[in-house]
Amino acid sequence: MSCVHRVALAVCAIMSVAGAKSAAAHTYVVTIEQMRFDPPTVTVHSGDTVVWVNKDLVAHTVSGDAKRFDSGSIASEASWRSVVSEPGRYPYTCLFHPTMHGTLIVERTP
Ligand SMILES: [Cu+2]
Repeated sequence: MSCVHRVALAVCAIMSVAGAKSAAAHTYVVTIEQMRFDPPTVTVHSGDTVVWVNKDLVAHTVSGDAKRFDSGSIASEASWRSVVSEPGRYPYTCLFHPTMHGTLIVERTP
């Protein structure tokens, strides 16, 4: 009986390690290609990092509506990264190409 109990404890320990891993900060990549943000909507958690990588031949920006954040000009083959904090829904656009739209959704860390 005590042996079975010990096995259960070991499984429990492994599960708690996996749980800790899923709560750790992640890095998400949004590719800017063919005048689009891909994926157009990205959902992350507070503390995560989002990297926008410009694969186009022209420069773009990642500019939050109401000027909540702004990457400035991101040159071709360059990238811009941001660590998100405040939960919320952040629509953004490219200042050079107003038809380009994306949305960053920041959820509270579980
Ligand atoms: Cu652009």
